[in-house]
Amino acid sequence: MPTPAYPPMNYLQAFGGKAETIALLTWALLALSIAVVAIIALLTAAGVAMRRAAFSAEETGREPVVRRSGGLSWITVGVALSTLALFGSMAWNAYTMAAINKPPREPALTLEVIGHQWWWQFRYKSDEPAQVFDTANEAHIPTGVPVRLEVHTEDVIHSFWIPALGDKLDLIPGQTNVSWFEADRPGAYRGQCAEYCGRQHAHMAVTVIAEPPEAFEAWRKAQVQPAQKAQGELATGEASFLARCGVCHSVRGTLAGGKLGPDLTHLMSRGALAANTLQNTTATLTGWIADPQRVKPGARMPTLDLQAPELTNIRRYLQTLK
Ligand code: HEC
Ligand SMILES: [Cu+2]
Repeated sequence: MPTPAYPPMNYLQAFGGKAETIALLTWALLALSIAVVAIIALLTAAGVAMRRAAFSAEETGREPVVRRSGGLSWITVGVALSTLALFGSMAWNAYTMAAINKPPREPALTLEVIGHQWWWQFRYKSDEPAQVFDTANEAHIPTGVPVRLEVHTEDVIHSFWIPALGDKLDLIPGQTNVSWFEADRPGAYRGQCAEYCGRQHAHMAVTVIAEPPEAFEAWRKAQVQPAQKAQGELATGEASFLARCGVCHSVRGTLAGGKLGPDLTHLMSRGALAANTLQNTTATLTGWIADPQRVKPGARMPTLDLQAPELTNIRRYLQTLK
């Protein structure tokens, strides 16, 4: 299988204010856990070694009947230390949760995140209906401003998680959860559905592309546009697409208005296909349309019985959707 288009996920490094607060706690808890394991391992080894030494000194080879005193103080000290460490991390947890609860500034953008088995729908909200648009699996955001997230699901429980930018946010049936995140630096940040949601859960990845506000605005303006009218021989591909695919997919500006699958109006502006399962190339796009069930068995897109010329026409048409 071809490699995904975007870099792997990294949850020990933060690229935004919210994630930095969380990453600090992650590192602290990691260090604490390593220290606990190391200290316990050392004490166990020391205890064994001391007993061995005592045995060989007595040269009896038998179990000593009398226990040496002083053992209880170790337990007292141990319990005291663990209690301190646990309460300390509890306090730090509470502090972190309070610190990330609200964005430091008014969010500049509201992004609706809708979970589907097994892909992500993004709706860019606006007070002006003409500025609202949908995309899938790749969300662009401007750097340096908080983004408000409103998440819900069309089917089962999913969890939206971009570790470089923020915490996990569950998508619960019948409920909308609200949160926020922010990116300080431009980049492509990978995320993953973090709640097992069925057969293709592992292929439910997501990419957030953070870019400077001007670049984001240019992207947004292009995304709002409907698709160009297909000309000449591309019209055959468009007609086949409408007949075969339009029940599930939308291409704004055409009669294709399906809602079961990703909006394809600007498919070619995306680097990956099928929730970051494939790089978006001519070969992978053709392969996906020909047989999605081979790539992502169980996916909600059926393998259609397309003949070669029709498949090529549809693929050519899709590649005009820039
Ligand atoms: C029964 C509904 C259905 C039909 C019919 C259908 N699709 Fe899909 N399609 C989906 C779903 C659902 C997905 C998301 C699959 C996933 O990633 O798990 C999808 C994904 C895709 C993607 C990947 C989009 C992206 O951004 O990741 C492309 C491209 C695509 N379909 C093209 C087509 C074409 C071309 C046809 C017609 C030949 C077609 N589909 C017919 C439901 C459908
Ligand atoms: Cu999921």
